[in-house]
Amino acid sequence: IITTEEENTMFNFEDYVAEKVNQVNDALDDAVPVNYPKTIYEAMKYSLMAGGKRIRPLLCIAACEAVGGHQSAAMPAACAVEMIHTMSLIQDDLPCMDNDDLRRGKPTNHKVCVCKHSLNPLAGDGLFVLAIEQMATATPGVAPNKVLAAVRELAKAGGVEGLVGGQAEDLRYTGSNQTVKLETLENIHLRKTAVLFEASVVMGAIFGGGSDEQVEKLRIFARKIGLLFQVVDDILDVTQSSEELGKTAGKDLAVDKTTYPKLLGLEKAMEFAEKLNGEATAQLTDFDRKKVAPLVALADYIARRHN
Ligand code: GRG
Repeated sequence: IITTEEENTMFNFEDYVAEKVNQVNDALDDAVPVNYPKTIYEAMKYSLMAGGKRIRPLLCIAACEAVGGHQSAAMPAACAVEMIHTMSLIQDDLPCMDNDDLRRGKPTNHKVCVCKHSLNPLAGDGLFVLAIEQMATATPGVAPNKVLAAVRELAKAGGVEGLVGGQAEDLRYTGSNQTVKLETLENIHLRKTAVLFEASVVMGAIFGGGSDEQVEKLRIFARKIGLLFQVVDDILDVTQSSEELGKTAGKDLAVDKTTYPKLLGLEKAMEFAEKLNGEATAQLTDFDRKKVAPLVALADYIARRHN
């Protein structure tokens, strides 16, 4: 009999991530050829292949495997979700939004792909539509109702109930003196982050052949770890800012953002993170322990990450 502890040590998370990230990167590279006109394909590829942790594709693949599917069934959806995510980052960085110079450690799309006609919104649009095409054409043998259900999940996550609505709400408060309530903060994080985590996991589970009950459990799991991702981000903002403060003599790096630690206090924010992690992994108890190990490890990584 193998104990849980032994089972956990048998699963090497670093190796798993390295292998899957390579496979996802290869699939993304293949999905975006460089055709005519080169400028737009190159602009799309620049941001898509600029690095990134690939958490959403990893979640999609791990959910597919958790219900007994093979990763090849989830790969088109894994690529599609990364395309939508990258597209949202390109838009988020634009001068009319956050006006950022760096993304994924490299100059942002609009800093690099500058030409007479601004290609940046088009690069995002290209990735967005390509994501839908991926879902619709690269899923041979999958029942049409499953493809439809998955496309619906992705569209919902990208739209006003997800990224678009979350960003709009976030922008409403940016630069204003209005106090952001806890409820509002949670709503923004759910829409901007958790809903795309949810779509990633749900699509993986659908393409892996999961039952309705499994899909719904995984949906709750993903929503919780999506929110957890943001709570941890906020905690890191505080803890890493105070480390920086020591080095940079008084420069507060997170001064104007409403965060969980600001609203709850650091200790309560940490407790909330632990609670979310516990509630998320509780959804996985009825799954095959070995098959679900990557999802458990991903949740743990999200809870304990340092960057
Ligand atoms: C999708 C139609 C459509 C529009 C997009 C601009 C916009 C609307 C939404 C912005 C959403 C946004 C920037 C959310 C932040 C999400 C987030 C947690 C980003 C960081 O994710 P990581 O850490 O990044 O996974 P990497 O680079 O590792 O992939």
